[in-house]
Amino acid sequence: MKIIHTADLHLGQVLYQNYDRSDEHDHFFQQLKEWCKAEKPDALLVSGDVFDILIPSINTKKRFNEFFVGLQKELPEMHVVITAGNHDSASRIQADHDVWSFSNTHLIGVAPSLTVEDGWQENYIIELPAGFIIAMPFMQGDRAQQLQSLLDIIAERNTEGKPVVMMGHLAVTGLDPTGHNFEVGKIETQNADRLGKGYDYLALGHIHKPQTISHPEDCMAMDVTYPAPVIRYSGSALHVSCDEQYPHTVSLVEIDKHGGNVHIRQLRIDELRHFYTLPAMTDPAFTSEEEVLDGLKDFCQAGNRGYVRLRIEYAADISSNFNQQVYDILATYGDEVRFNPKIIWVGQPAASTMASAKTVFEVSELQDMDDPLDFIEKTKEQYPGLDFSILKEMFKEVEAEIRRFKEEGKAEKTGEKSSTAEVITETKKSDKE
Ligand SMILES: [Mn+2]
Repeated sequence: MKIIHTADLHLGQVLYQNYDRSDEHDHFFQQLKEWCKAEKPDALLVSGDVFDILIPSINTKKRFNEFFVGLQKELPEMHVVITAGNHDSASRIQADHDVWSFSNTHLIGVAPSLTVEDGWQENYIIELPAGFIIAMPFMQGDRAQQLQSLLDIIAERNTEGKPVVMMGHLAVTGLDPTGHNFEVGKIETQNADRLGKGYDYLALGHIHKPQTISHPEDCMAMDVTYPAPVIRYSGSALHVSCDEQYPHTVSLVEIDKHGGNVHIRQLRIDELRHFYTLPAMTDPAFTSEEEVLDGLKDFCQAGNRGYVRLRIEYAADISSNFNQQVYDILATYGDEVRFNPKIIWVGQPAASTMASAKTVFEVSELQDMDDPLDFIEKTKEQYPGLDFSILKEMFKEVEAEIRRFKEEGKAEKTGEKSSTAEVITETKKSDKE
């Protein structure tokens, strides 16, 4: 059985509220299509986080449709299995399941409920001539029993000893989180022994660094064979942050038989834009605004293109229109040098500036503040370089996300979509309680 395993496409991602990445995704899609045509796998697996947000734009949805429809037209025999990740709307992905079932494309969004009915397993088992696939989307909490029951059903059917592949979107114990915002120990991971027994290859998504669990030394090995079972993250399609200092790949996996050998080759993804930190982490940080702006100009003039994050000494005197100055410089280079406004401040603030900058509040004053932005506004001198308008936009986005999550939850409970208007009223009511 031969599969191509990828995950975390994050289609529709807009970085730093500013930069649409659809051309980068198209560039990835072109490569993915070529690999599928060349390798002719039995299945292409996308293990969650297909989209970056719950309700992707029409343009994003259109590109998704065009790509996967095109792929099926060219390779009608190949099965494509797409599961929902935590970034996706489970019910929206699931809603498209029936339409795509006219092709060999399987969209699985909703995880099995905890009160399951007889025969629920059939929604997650895909039987191919070459082997079995369990298409498990993102799910909350421990589902050891459910996973094992799926694997048990396959064990019974698998009289010919065909390979068994299970998909998942989760954080497994022992993973390397480099490039993510969390530290090990601070995220909830699931132990591999809670994911059931009986699969040969567990095709995971959620973590952006390609890696095979319990083989950290082989993380960058381009061609390697292990005895089954193997647990692997294919890694994301594109870099999602400046901290991802590793190549991105898709995994081409061949399994000879159930309980046999798993042969993994990594296919290196060529990315349209790269991520830079300026100055590089090994060099001293910028010490003044002038130095930053000059450094940035040099960077652009040297022909570099991509996303740029800056490192500046905390003590540097940065004017309030700093970001605008940066954008003005970058405007000269079209859209091709892209600014990450999250600056890395190097060094500690001097004790004296800390004391003078600290704003003192009465308790009653704090109690009156019901908007976190009020608090930040009143203390913003403490955050040099802070762009208040960007922050405001980010808060708005978080608020919208929370609202969508509530809407999703409600839709899933009642089995129908509720209007946004209803949800807003509900949120307001609960605020008062
Ligand atoms: Mn994820």
